[in-house]
Amino acid sequence: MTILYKSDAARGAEWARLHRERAPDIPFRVWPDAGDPKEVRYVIAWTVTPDFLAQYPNLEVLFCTGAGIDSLGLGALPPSLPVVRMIEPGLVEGMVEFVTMAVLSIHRDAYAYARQQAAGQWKALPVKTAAQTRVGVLGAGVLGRAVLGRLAAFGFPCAAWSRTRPAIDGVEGYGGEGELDAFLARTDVLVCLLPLTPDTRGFLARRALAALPRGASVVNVGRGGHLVAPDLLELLDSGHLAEAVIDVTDPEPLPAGHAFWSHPRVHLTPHIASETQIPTAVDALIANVRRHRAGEPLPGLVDRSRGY
Ligand code: NDP
Ligand code: OXD
Repeated sequence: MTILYKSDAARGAEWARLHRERAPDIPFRVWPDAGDPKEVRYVIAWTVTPDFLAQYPNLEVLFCTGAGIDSLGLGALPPSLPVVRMIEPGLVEGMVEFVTMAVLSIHRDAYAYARQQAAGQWKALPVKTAAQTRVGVLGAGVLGRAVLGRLAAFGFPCAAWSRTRPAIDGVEGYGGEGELDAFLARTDVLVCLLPLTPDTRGFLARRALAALPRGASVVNVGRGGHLVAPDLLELLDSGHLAEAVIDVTDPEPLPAGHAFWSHPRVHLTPHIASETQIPTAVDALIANVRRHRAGEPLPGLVDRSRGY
């Protein structure tokens, strides 16, 4: 019974080293050194093709190295193959830090002051308290909830919107299409932490963005496919939106010459809001493989009908 890792080779070497230390009883190999294909029961990967998976006739579970599983191409995978996304504390903490940085930067006008500095302008803007900036998070899953917990502690009035209305202490919950407009209307900083599915692709388009109050800002840390770039740019240029913090784009890397590179109100990072942290992710994978061997439920199991 073997776990086969197929992703970045340098990271794979680190996964293998830690895995062998912590679970010497479970063989772990790094592709292309797969060993006997019949022994491969678990694959952990960021992307796969059906042809790649077909080489392993006894594959039992496909694990994703990341929290979002859209890169696996769910629709082309055997419907009966369980797919499990990454849930591990290092990845969560990275996202909490990044979104906190983005929200505080918007709230305390860090981007406006960077523009003023570039223009040689010394001009104080009103100093607001956290209570004056309402944060709304799209998606109240593992990452959304962790982010909300930290932001609420700063005193930001926080709300979350998801498919089903979330119940989170100290956070206003909104659920489904029927409660979307009310959620958007009360949101000064909108954070997207949705998974990319057929239902959420293109969600950050004019319809949603224009429903935010004038002067609102957007932080997209979900996926590039959530955002309709021309709609965002038009709303930034018209002054309806103030700032856009964009960590994910479609495609990645962002092509040279794309308007995001030079727009003064777009703040771009190359998909680094968070990253799976190998030391904690190794433990999460080992625990899930042991659960699977014991016939127990797997945290992070993707519901194939919902696509996340
Ligand atoms: P979860 O699966 O834990 O949470 C997903 C949330 O989105 C749930 O609250 C779910 O609602 C909600 N949701 C899904 N579909 C819809 C819909 N159609 N309408 C409304 N709400 C919906 O995911 P995670 O929190 O672990 O991760 C979220 C995403 O973050 C990942 O899929 C990935 O795209 C992104 N990510 C980005 C990273 C980066 O570096 N930029 C790093 C890691 C992740 P419900 O609760 O009702 O089921
Ligand atoms: C993830 C990511 O989904 O890094 O884990 O984007």
